[in-house]
Amino acid sequence: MTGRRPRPQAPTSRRPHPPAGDAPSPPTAESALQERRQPREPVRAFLALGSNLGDRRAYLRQAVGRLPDVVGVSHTYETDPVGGPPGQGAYLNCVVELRTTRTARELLTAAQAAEAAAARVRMERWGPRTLDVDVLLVGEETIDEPDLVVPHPRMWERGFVLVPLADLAPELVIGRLTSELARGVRPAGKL
Ligand code: A4P
Ligand code: MG
Repeated sequence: MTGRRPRPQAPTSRRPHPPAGDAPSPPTAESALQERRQPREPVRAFLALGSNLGDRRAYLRQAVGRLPDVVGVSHTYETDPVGGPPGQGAYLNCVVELRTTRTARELLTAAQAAEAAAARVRMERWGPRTLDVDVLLVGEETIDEPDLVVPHPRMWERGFVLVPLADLAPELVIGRLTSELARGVRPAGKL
């Protein structure tokens, strides 16, 4: 047979990138949406947990079970309350590490859901609470909005955050965790 064979067809699916020389198409609503659906690379994130009311260890355990993407949990530490009204009980604090594609805002939502599940009632700032969950760090993300600041603005001044954080990421606290900050942060075993 000498008949001509049909030439292979070019694939008809849309190519993600135009070949060099093609004018780039302007972004459309569809492409913007597509961009937002792109999977994010997972990052290391850290959340601080504290409880000074009721069965503190049970509240921390329950919260760790509810939080997403947890890959590590520090030891727990008993700590004297910093700020707030006099006469509050000691806190039990720990830090959890996440490997996550969630944003800081998504993690704040998860943190607040865990607080709500612990029947936390907000009465006064720094007052006693069954559970407080703070978003410390989310990869390299920085955010400064009225209801969310990351990295957490007070974390570097707090022994009850830095000592448990050092269990999981000692490189992050080098030069920041002084013996003065660590004073009064008492090891209280595994969660
Ligand atoms: N908010 C802003 N940024 C963040 C963030 N990165 N993570 C907003 C979590 N929340 C963030 O918090 C008040 C508001 O902060 C929220 O509405 C949220 O949108 P809250 O939990 O309702 O109140 P709070 O915890 O009493 O106030 P605040 O300012 O968050 O206090 P901290 O810094 O959380 O400190 N002492 C010991 N020993 N151990 C403790 O765990 N914790 C506190 C609370 C004080 N003293 C303590 C401990
Ligand atoms: Mg808080």
